[in-house]
Amino acid sequence: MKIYLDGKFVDAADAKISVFDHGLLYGDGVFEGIRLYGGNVFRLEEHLERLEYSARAIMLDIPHTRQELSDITCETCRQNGLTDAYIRLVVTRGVGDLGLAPWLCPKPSVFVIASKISLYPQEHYDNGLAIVTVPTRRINPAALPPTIKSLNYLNNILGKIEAKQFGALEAIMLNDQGYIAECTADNIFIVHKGAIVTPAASQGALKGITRDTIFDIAAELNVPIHEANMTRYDAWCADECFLTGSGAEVVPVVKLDGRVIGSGKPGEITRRVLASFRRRVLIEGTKL
Ligand code: PXG
Repeated sequence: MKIYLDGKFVDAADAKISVFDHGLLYGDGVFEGIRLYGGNVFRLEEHLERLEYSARAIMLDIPHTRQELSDITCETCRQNGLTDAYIRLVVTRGVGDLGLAPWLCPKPSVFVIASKISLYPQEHYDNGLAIVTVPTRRINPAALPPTIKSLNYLNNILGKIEAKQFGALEAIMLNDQGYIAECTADNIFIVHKGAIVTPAASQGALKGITRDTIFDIAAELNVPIHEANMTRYDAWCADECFLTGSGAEVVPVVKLDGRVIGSGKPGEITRRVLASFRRRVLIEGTKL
């Protein structure tokens, strides 16, 4: 496997980052998780824009233009002979000393990993997931805006650990007000009385690229869609529920906190959304 690391393509065994890199020492950096489908990097421009915004928010200067990052990302896929892959694009603060001070880190590091993806098993798309709400709250946007896709994922990891303890693969995280924010690595949607509803990003969610795609799909399918404050009650009483993410794509949820959602099977609108999503991934984005 060839990894792009700071201007070179190196073997995975040689793709090493310093123990003084603040990405490691403090989670000081930003990243994107991107998918390649049939030689098409899905919504690459949108991912690069989000990466730039994340970097701007933490005052990290990415040492590349958007076009250069796009070329690097595509070239990493080509170097590995991949047509379908999961791409991890990371910008760290770089090497500094043992203090927090980011201004003592002169050179950010950029690396790109493109590898085979491990998807959720097909049965979850066919039968739907059972998820739970975990006690760990999504971090308050005034402490660390969840819209920044930073290398500091401990909040989500705590949620993921709790999900596993409750025997679930994914979990709902509430914000500090008790409203649904998102899942540990996915955005959440419900369908109620024919309309799709999702929490606003301001409720403590990442502005997912897949989430954005759902708004376009809803318009295409003529299904009303809106953002709203969402409680667990709203999700328990929903007709359908699904999660979205670059890794998960669109995955139906059929059980939440022990309650059956809707019919207990992936819903009609969820299935139409998933079908549309699978058509779009081959078209929207950047060809290698
Ligand atoms: N919320 C969070 C907290 C995320 O990390 C999403 C929502 C969905 O966003 P996109 O842009 O992907 O539609 C994410 C991103 C993994 C993995 O290995 C998944 C994500 C990030 C990193 C790794 O499953 N999801």
